[in-house]
Amino acid sequence: MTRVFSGIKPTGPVQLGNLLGALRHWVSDQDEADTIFCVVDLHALTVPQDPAELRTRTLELAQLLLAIGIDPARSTLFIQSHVREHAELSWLMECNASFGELRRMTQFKDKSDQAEFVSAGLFTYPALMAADILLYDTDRVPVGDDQRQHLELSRDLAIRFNSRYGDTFIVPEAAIAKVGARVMDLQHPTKKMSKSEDSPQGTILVLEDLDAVAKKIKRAVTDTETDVRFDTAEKPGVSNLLAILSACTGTTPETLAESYTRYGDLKSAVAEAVVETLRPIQERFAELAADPSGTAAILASGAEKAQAIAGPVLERARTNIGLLPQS
Ligand code: AQP
Repeated sequence: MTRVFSGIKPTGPVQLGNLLGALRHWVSDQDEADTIFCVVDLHALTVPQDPAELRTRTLELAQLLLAIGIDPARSTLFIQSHVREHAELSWLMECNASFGELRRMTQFKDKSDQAEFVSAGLFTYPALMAADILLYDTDRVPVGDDQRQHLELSRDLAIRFNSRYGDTFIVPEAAIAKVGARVMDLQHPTKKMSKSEDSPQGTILVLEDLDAVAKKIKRAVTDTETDVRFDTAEKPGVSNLLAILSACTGTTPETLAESYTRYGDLKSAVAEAVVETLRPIQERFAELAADPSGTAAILASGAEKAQAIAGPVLERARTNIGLLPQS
């Protein structure tokens, strides 16, 4: 059975891009693959975090994943730091990644440009991400388009490790959706929507008040023309709205564009589709939030299942790279 692995950082409230670009595919992957999903809290530490807030956000993110439909009976769901193998394999990956390759990562350039404090972890982040993926003999990684370059590096590191030290890792494939893979900020439609970005009017949060969601969509930046066309270069705002509607309805953005002649009607349709996508998630989240111990039990069992896979894979890597086994 194909093994699918992916993760999400508890760096802020989950936004619509996370849902449409990645999380909804996690849910559908459960029907056909052996799925492992992870809240990657170690990745959140690459930028300074308030400890109490990080703990709360990590638990809430796990609850949100359950609310969107991650089913613990079919998927392994756990917290990255609960499986210590991630940090150890990350070191082996760092020692096989070159400085030049890490320096070329565009996400590092973007995030370090804006940061007051640039941690070494922010720079080596992709090596930890490679470790996350490779630890589970992963075949496929469903991610949004912003992770394409990191995924490519994970593949390169697996190939390099295998050729230097013998067959150790499965070389994973990225699974990037055709629509919704890069949801853009509603106010700055040439920038991707991000959970840690300070753009409250441009970002739709999955757990946000639904009236506020509809208002933000109705105020989304478009352009001075009037025709509805899917053209990401010339009409980024309108194209973003069409892509969001497409991801919510399953109809292609080009076909949707033919149904609308006015921006106002398009915005109303997008608002309705997004609100109806978020409503059941919010209802289920409210139920789960009332029972944190239930989620904690799911996470404990998930970590145990994850560790049972990660332990032997790490051992393989340790042996092949030449670390002396403990007697
Ligand atoms: N705007 C987006 N459109 C489509 N997919 C997106 N993803 C993120 N933003 C968009 C996908 O969501 C998954 C989880 O992301 P992550 O938490 O691992 O980190 P990220 O990619 O850096 O997402 P954010 O929201 O932008 O977080 P911050 O602000 O903390 O950096 C990934 O599969 C990602 O591709």
